[in-house]
Amino acid sequence: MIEKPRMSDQPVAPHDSGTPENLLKFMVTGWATPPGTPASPVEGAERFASRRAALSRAFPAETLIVPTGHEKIRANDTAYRFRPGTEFYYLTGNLEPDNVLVLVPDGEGHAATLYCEPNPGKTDKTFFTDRMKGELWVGPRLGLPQTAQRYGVSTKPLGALTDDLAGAIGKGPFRALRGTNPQLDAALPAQAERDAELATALSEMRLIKDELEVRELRRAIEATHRAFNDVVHALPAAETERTVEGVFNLRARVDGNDTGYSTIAASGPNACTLHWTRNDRRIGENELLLLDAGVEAETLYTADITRTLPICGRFTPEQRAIYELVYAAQEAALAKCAPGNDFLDPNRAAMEVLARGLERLGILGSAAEALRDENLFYKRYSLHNVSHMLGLDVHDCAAARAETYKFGTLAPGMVLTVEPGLYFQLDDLTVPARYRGIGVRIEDDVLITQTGVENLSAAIPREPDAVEAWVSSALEGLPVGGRRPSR
Ligand SMILES: [Mn+2]
Repeated sequence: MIEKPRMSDQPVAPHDSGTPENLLKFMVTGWATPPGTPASPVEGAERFASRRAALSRAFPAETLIVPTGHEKIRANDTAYRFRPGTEFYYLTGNLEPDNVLVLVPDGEGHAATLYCEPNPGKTDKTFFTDRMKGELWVGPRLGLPQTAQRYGVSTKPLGALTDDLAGAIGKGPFRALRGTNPQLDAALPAQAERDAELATALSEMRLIKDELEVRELRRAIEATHRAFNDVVHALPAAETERTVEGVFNLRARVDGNDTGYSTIAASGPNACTLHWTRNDRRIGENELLLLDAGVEAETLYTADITRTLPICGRFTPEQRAIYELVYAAQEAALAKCAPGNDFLDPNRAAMEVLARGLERLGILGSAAEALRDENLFYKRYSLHNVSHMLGLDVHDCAAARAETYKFGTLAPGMVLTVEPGLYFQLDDLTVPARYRGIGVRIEDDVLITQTGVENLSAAIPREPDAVEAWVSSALEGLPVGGRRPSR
């Protein structure tokens, strides 16, 4: 009789063979001792520390819990690429999944601890058997000692978190950042209002960007400029929106971490769908391409830029009329971007220009009537306000209170978008037929300065003639009227 081999109890994928005990024994031996190189401190370590100190001062004598979240399953046993929680990153600079930052009251302030997965190296069989976390499957983790060296915060194994939190919460009040770590959310007692106040504080801390953050935003915007150039040069041969998305996203991965949000590559009437990300339409001649996309830097700061490009290098008269109107609205909004102005002042200025233009084009009967608070009829065609904060999140500082954000005042160090648009749906009977299906948005990222505003994305062509010249430059050498000679 043949003896069955002794198999380990390690989980095995349906498409893989099991692991005999003898193989496991073999796998955990015969590896060189890791060099134990100390990790270099993360760039800006002192800023991350000062942000933790500011949070500590805001919530004295309370335990504060900020997780980064876990990888999310895309299908079966494959995960989406991990993107750290914004607030966790802002306080630590740490990009690894699973970690939890805990600030425990300690005399005057707080003691910070990062709970993270230990790196057992090749001494523990999981390096070979754990498909989701094992070093041979997904690469090594930093581990406890090196995490402490790199981020300047003491570390403990993630396995100790539950007991430690039970102890800390038993002793006094706590607040947790919710919504990024479902297991932790389930384990902590509900206290919606107190936790929302922590999220609000973390959003409002980020309203004003420091010079390191502004530098990273500039980098993201420069990379986005290169990505837009790539798209413009790919346009003559681009048959569908999918090519535009692919070309942009390639640059995002090469020059940055990723895109900051799903690329909107909307040709023709798809431009009238604000968040068109299916990007599956065939691009037609003489159409517009609305590209709303941003490169996210390695430090997670993202650009958010929109350009609306005439595919053939020239706007039709109708397209140009709408483009010029949106451009004028953006100019009016930019002129209102200054410290001391209301956050909503640029929006008011842009909407007034749009409403008067819509009246001129015969689309609105009366701009004055349309602009009245109880009407807002222009919104049928402009759909959204012109600004949001920009930073680590594309729609940054989302938990800030209305009085500090929407109804707040612009201040030096704020970075926001200025992005008016007009969208005429194909089936909108209130619009002259010749304008239906046209959608235009122009979006720039601006920094409020001590004296006014700096358009951080000013180098990307925006003025209508400059946009035509930009797109035409990629068509040079191609036969007149035939932008896709290979078709
Ligand atoms: Mn935007």
